[in-house]
Amino acid sequence: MIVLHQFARVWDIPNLSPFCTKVETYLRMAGIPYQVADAVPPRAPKGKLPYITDDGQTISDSRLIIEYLKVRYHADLDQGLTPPELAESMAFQRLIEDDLHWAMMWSRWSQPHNWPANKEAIFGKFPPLLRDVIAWWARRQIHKEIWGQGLGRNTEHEIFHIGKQDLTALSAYVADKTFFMGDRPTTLDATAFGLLSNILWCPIESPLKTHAQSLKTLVAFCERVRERYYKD
Ligand SMILES: N[C@@H](CCC(=O)N[C@@H](CS)C(=O)NCC(=O)O)C(=O)O
Repeated sequence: MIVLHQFARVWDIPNLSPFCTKVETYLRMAGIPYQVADAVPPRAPKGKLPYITDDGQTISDSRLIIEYLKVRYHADLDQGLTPPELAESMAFQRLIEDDLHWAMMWSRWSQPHNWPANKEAIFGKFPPLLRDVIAWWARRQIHKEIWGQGLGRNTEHEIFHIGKQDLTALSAYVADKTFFMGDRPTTLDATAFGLLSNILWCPIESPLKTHAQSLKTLVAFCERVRERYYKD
């Protein structure tokens, strides 16, 4: 059976990692049985979560994991999308993961009022002194990543302005459809739910969260996915 290696659950959401939530949601949407195992990034094959183990194989990176599931389990949720629809879906996934995700990371790792909750959620299980050292080091690394990606070179106001533009675009695209691409779930829905659940339902207060809460189509979308796939 597939084992999904991901962060331990906290905050009453599927996972504090949008990428772990994405894979778990895809598994649920596709009806593929799996087990979860708590993991930490330093022990992951590529130093990031999630990864899966299945049938003697290890696959890392949510995009490659989903490709594997499509082939190995004949579970292609994107089957039936036309080439232009596939292109739109891909573009929105990149918007979510390569842009909006970094604005969300800023809210968690850089905003001083959110740092204690983030630190506790990720490092709370470590002994106090070790926790402070590891958290300090990880925070420094993440700051470097946000800077390297480029978003971190903007002011905080600009970062959230850009993130809010992404949210508005997602909201306009899902509109009153059941799922992003129509009546049935696709990879884009798993990807969007992964990040939106992390913006809407965590104890991290930011202009991103306030804006997402004001976009009723996005809120309704997330509630719909939770209702259908996360009754437990
Ligand atoms: N492209 C990867 C991104 C995964 C990723 O960024 N995971 C984060 C958690 S959200 C992580 O493990 N970060 C740990 C680190 O950077 O040390 C995917 O799609 O799986």
